Parts: sequence; C-alpha cells; structure tokens
Amino acid sequence: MKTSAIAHSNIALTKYWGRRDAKLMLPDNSSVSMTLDRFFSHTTVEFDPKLKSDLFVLNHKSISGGNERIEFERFMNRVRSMAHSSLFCRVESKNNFPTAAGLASSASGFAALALASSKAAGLDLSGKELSQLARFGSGSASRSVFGGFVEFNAGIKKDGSDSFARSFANEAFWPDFRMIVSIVSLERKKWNSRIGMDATRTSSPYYPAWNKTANADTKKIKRLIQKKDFSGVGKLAESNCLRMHASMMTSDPALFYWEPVTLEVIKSVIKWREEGLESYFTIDAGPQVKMLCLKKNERALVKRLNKIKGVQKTVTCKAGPAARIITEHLF
Ligand code: 2P0
Repeated sequence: MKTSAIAHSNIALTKYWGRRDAKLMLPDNSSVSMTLDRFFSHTTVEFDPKLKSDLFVLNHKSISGGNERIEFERFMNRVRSMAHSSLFCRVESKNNFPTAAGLASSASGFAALALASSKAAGLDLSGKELSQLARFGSGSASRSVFGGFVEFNAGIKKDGSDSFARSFANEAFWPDFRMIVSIVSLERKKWNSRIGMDATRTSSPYYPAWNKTANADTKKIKRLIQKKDFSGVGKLAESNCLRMHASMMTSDPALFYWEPVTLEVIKSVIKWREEGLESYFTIDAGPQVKMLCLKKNERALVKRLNKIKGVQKTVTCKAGPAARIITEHLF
C-alpha cells in the first residue's frame, strides 16, 4: 500500500560524533537533541510487483548512483528482509530545507523513510524498533523518530539491542525554548559526517577526551532540560559543541566545517551575551550556527543576526513533533 510519512529534523544539544560499530551504526557516545518544528522531510513509499528495480527520487531528482543510492538500497534491503519481501519499491522524498548543509537532512530523511517504508511493507514497528531501523540509515535519524527533547542511548551491547532513542520531554514541555537557525551557506558539505567521524575517531588525539566528556555532558544536559535551566543547558551545549569541533579540527584530514561568517556569529553571540542578551550557539557538521535562546530575547536576537553580512536567512524553531503517517502522497 502507498504510504507517506513526515519526520522533522533534529539538532543535537550534546553531539553524536564517533561510531563504535560502523556496520551496526552504533554510536560511541550518547547524545541529546531537540526535534525542530520548522524543518521536515516528507516521504512516500510504494512496493510494486511490476517494478524491476527500486526507484528513488529525492527533491525532484532521480538518484540512480553514488553514495545516496547505495545507502538508500542498503536501507530498503533491510526493510525487505524484516518484512520477508522481495518486492521493489518507488520512493519519493523531499525536504523543506537545504540538503546536506548541516541541517540534519539525513536525520529527518531516514526517520521518514523508516516510518513510511516499514508501514508500506506491512510492518507495525514500535517506537524503539523504528528508532533502531532509522539508526541504520543515519545515527541521528534514530532521534528524529520522536518529538520534543530526545536522548539517543549509545548502549553497551555488541548487537546494538540497547542502542536507540526515546523522548524524555515532549514538544509542549518547554514552550519558551527557541532555536534560531542562521543559514550562512547553502553549499553541500565537503566531508560527509560518516567519513568525518570515522577520521576523527581514528586520528584525533583528542577523541578519547571528547568521548569521555560527551557521555558525561549527555547525562548532565538531560537533567538541566528537565529542570528548564536555560543558562545551564546553553553553557553545556556550547562547550560540548566546541569540544566536538576541536576533535574534528585535530583529525587527519583536519575537518573545518566553519566558514568565516560562522566565527563571526559565534563571537557576536558571546558579545551580546556579555551585554545581557542571553543566547548560546551550537554548530554541527556544517557552517550554519544554531542559537539557543528564550522567547523573550528571540526578536532582538533575530534583528541583530540579520544585520551580520553573510547571514542569508534565519529560521526560528521550537521543539517539534514526532514522525507520523500522513495521507498526502508525493506521487
Ligand atoms: C549530531 N551530527 O549529533 C551530530 C553532530 C553531526 C554533528 O549526527 O554517519 O548524519 O549517518 O550516522 O547522523 C551527523 O551524523 O551521521 C550527526 P551517520 P549523521 O547530530
């Protein structure tokens, strides 16, 4: 049956960067994210006995080769094997935001694909099972299955059975919490996350320290979110992000995901904070800066951000909902 789903992207407040098992896609450290209300992927899947191979269209473009195709086929083979099916499928997916530019398009994309394809294949997976399936597409996708504030537990078991995400506060929990996304470049990133995190894990001398502090930060930030301690959450998210980027920059090859304007926004955030306008930054494997603030400061911050040359666009997000089935199909 033709099935469509929507899943929202998420931005980590404590990051996942490093895999303990590349085949099973198991992270080395646990992470915490916020699901974003404004950025999402919409995906339609249909298994069809008439098809001789899978068809995959992403953002109106047919994907017939390259990495995206390989990852897509591997994922669909997993779904087919879970459903004991040999049928090929037609899949169309589109994002309402730039792909592969540090805005977690693989997270929302694979979460939407996990939900739509499992349902289309006749499976009825639990949230935990969906999160584990999404994880095989992209680690951060395991978090996009859920809404609000989400923890992705790295787990310790070899088979990965304890590695999945769950929401610990829903999207209505902290209505004043905001994330302002500044888009500073729409170019596709040079190093995809998988290559980047494997390089960091195997070559940065700072990786062990990153890994140790990342796990501790994740435990701490969960408690701070539960207490709605904004300053505590912001400070910790910022230092966690800088530690991840320090380990990226000290990898071989050195991974610089920032552009000059990224640093300009960082320095501005620190200056504005000193002036009493409280906000904190976090940055992923791309140049965009995401700022954390409370509702009361949102307008003033957006106004200032938009004055920085090089900031092309700002989008203010709140915590968004979980992935869900919808009735609008893309074909
Ligand atoms: C995160 N990132 O926690 C971190 C912070 C980027 C920086 O998860 O290899 O696209 O598909 O598991 O999930 C990006 O990595 O990588 C990511 P794979 P993914 O959001």
